[in-house]
Amino acid sequence: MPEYNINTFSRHIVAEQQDHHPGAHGNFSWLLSGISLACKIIGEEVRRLGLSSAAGASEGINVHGEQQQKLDVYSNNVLMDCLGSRGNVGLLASEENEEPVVIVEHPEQGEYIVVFDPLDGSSNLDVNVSVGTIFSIFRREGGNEKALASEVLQTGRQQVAAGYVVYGSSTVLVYTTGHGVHGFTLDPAIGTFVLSHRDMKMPPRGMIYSVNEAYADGFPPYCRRFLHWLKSGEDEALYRSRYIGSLVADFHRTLLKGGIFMYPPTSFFPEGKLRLMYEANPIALLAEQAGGLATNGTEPILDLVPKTLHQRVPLFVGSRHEMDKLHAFVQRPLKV
Ligand code: AFP
Repeated sequence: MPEYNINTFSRHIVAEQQDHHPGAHGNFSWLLSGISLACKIIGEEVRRLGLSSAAGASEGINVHGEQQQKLDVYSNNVLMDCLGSRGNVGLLASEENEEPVVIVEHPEQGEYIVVFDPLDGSSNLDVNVSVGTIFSIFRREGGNEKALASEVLQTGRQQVAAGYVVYGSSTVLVYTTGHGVHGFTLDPAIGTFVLSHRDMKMPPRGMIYSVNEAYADGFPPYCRRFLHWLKSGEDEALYRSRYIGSLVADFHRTLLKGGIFMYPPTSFFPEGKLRLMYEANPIALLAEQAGGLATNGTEPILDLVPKTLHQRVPLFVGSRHEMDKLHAFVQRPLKV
């Protein structure tokens, strides 16, 4: 009989649980399988977009005043349903909802919090550009006097898992539980995520920078100087520029090829555009786990204490070499 060895996402998370939490009852694995199910459903709808009635803008405007796509609403509903029915999720917080949704009040039953951006980059959908789902998981702190909704406001270091799914030329799920970063490609023939990228490491140095240069005149001076250095050819570096405008896709490339992705403060978005809780934090945990770094220019993203669910933050993430170079252009020393 031919040798057969298929390492699926479910098998991998159960093995990780046995290795690192031998006493666990499988609740966490059950939660992650809810994310994988939701992302398969969303990915299928993304793939059929031009043919289905889910194409185009919805009538709604989200909490940030942005035009929602019908698929944003659909993806949010799918994640809410798949995660809300697991029985162990206490709170769900999404880019698309103003406040966290309380699913199970009691922290001992609803022991997890999931924060997510259901469909990041959705303004690119009509031109067939890769989009993604980003998620971040915390444990409930419970037993304190805080309002339920504010339990979500934990630092990135407190994440128990984080990841994303990129709906691109293939559908790829990348995640970490703090024991390395692993990538799984959806095999459409069997409908299962199969391990394709074990223990991913970001190259210590890359040859690509990624930023929306149209805003460069409104960047802080240290960013403009750094951008100038990237283009100068000094240090034997001949950088190329790539910018998709879809964070998951831009980060996925940075993870695989190294270099740097930046969304600095701009004159229009003085705090940066990206969201700390469901964009920067999960990306930062993955980057650190893969040997890279993510900061807001001066502090590691994972150390920032969130004040609100939807707060924005400048994001610089990438290989150690480019991140060190960037920080050398920042006036204030980095507090690491
Ligand atoms: P949309 O989800 O509205 O398409 O926004 C995508 C995003 O939040 C992030 O994925 C991109 O990195 C960033 O915005 C792109 O922003 P700019 O269009 O300002 O470059």
